[in-house]
Amino acid sequence: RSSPRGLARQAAVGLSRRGLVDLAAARQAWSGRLVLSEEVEHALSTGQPVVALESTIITHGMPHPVNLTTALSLESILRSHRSVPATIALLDGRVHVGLSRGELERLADPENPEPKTKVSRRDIAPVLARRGVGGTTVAGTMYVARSVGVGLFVTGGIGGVHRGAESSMDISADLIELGRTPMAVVCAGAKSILDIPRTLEVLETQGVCVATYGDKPDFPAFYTPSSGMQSPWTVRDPQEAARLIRMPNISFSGRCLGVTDFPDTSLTLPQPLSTLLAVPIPSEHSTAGAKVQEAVEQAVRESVEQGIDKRGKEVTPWLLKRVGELTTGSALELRLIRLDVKLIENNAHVGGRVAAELAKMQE
Ligand code: PSU
Ligand code: MN
Repeated sequence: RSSPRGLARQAAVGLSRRGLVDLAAARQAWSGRLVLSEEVEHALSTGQPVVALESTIITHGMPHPVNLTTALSLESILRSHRSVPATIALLDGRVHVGLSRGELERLADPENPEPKTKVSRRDIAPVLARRGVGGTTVAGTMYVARSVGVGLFVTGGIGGVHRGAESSMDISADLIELGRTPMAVVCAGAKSILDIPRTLEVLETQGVCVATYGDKPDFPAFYTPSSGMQSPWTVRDPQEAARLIRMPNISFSGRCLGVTDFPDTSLTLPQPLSTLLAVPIPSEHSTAGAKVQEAVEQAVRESVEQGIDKRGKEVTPWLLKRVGELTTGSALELRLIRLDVKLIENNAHVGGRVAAELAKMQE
């Protein structure tokens, strides 16, 4: 069946008889616009753990060359835990799951003249139609990962409710996607450029299971281990995290991590159910705390004064860049970049360990 209804049918991607992701069905659902790297294809067809990675962080979230070195380092950390990394992006009218080094460089290089679009759920179709280059956000990455049966995803900080959202209504599509697409997302909480109490409120409204990783219930705020808020749940170690993530999937017998909500299974738990695993900054990286917070407050103030807060998808990249500029030249600049990287790398280690536990449970 050639498939004009292709994109709409993705949610129906299922499993082959051997309990593995049906890649032929996934390809057909994307009407031939899906490209899997050899490594990812092999992993998906043999039931090896696959962990998704986003690419907005490469195209819009981090400066060059740290964006590239971090992308490579996250991949190698996941491999060191025997998971296969699947970095997701849009290139030349195709959805790529698993990127080559050259493709990562193409996304990361500021001298590459191709326009690079920040791709959330709503942007996937237009960027494919224009054959453009797109870095997928948490929402965009979750959607694509799910379409090939990947259920675990490592990132830095998720999007959330912006400060002043009570008038701007700027609430990241990441939060809504977590309510729609079943996925376990490992992150370091949300950056303090956001309104964290309201972010947690929306996650609750969306039915997302939020759990802090470690022995304290504090919900982390990226650079600091506590946002002053608590997560409703705490998991102590990778095994406990895996058990929590696995729970909504008990009716599923397949081997690919985290795949859920097939129409032919009799579900007993709410579906879709996403888990947001919030990993606090490791204690050995002392926080740049107060200084970062000053820069954040100033950046948020300026964004309101200059009307940037009403510029939709530009808001988050603008704030991230401005916090970077405000700390430029100070010792804090280096520390911040290094902290950013350390944090995400730490998330990748946790994600890799959780993936290994999930794989054991599915043997
Ligand atoms: N937060 C960060 N770094 C980032 C992002 C968020 O600390 O790079 C990126 C992620 O890709 C996230 C997106 O999914 O920004 C959210 O953008 P928005 O707020 O426009 O939904
Ligand atoms: Mn927004």
